[in-house]
Formats: sequence, structure tokens, C-alpha cells
Amino acid sequence: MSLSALIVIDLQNDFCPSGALAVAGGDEIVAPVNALMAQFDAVVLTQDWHPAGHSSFASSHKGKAPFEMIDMPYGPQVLWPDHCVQASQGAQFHPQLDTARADLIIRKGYNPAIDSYSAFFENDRATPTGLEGYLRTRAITRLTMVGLALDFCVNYSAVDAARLGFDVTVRQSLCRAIDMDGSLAAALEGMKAAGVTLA
Ligand code: VGL
Ligand code: ZN
Repeated sequence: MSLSALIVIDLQNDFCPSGALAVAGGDEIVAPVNALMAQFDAVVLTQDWHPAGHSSFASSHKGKAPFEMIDMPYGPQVLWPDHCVQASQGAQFHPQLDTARADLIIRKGYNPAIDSYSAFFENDRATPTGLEGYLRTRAITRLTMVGLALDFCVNYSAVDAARLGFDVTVRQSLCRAIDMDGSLAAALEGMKAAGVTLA
């Protein structure tokens, strides 16, 4: 039998209003995401989880400001404000998120040298997080994704999942975007091209 999972991406304090990398309206989705959990066989939460001084932080690069680009060995990388530092308050889930319902919490971005937008692979698009193996060994084939940010971590996770052969739906009304330099439009195009269903 084919099972379904709700994948909740990075619903953490730092991505909610007043957080270090706030996504507008990020907190509005918490209650409806909680309500959706009961409709799935499994619930997976992802948690952006960077060591202090992570290479994706502008503060780690002399003369660079947040939201500038840099070339990393694995390709171009946006530089971010310091966010989701391991064990900080900002890295905790939104206090109203129903974490008790989660079967699995997958952390990502812990490698100091590589960012990890996707729940499946680090930004080299090759180093796995282990989520694929977890889902396959549980016979989960249908994924619905919600969370933050639609144009970065949700986008990368959805495209990777589709590429791996999962049946993927992104619930746009339960996502919020950063939307810098046309990143939202590009993400929506990329997800469509990868075969992701945008609901
Ligand atoms: C994210 C930027 C940096 C996200 C995480 O969750 O979309 N964006 N780290
Ligand atoms: Zn991050």
C-alpha cells in the first residue's frame, strides 16, 4: 500500500515575524498546518540547524552583506543573516507548531561548509540527509509539502523529491516566500517543470 507524508519545512522562529530571517506571514500557516497533520500517514518536520559561523552567513565573509551572492565550490550561494544557529531560540520550532505529532524531525545545514535548502540533499545536490531512505523504507510515496520559505527550502525539497520519483504536491496557501530578485516566480516555474503539483 502506498502511504502519504506531510513534510513541514522549517517552521522555526527565525523564519517567522521578528525572527532573524523573517518571512512575511510565516506564523499565519502554523494553525492550518497543525490541522492538516491528521490527514497523513506520517508527519515529517525539517529544522534548519546551522553551526555558529556557518558558511551561508554573510557575517562569515569579510565585506559581504546579507542577501549578496557568493561563489562556493558547489555553486552560487545567497548569503543570509545569521539564523537557525544550533540550540538557539531562533532555531526552535514556532511554539504553536504541533511537534508532538511528528514521526521524524530531520535537521539540515549542520555541515559548516555547505548550505542545505533541501530536506533531501545538501546544496551540492549530492550529499543525502537520509530522508529518502526513511520514506522509502516506510513505503511512503506521496508527499505534501508546506512551510518556509516557498522559494528556497520548500522549492528545493519539492524539486528533489520529484526528481527522486515521489509524487509531490506543494500547498501554496500553507507556504510563505522570501521573494528576492524574482526568486518566487523562478521557483514556481522550476517546480512545475519538475512535475510538482502546485495546489
Ligand atoms: C531557508 C534560507 C536559508 C529556508 C533556510 O528555510 O527557506 N532559507 N536557510
Ligand atoms: Zn539556513
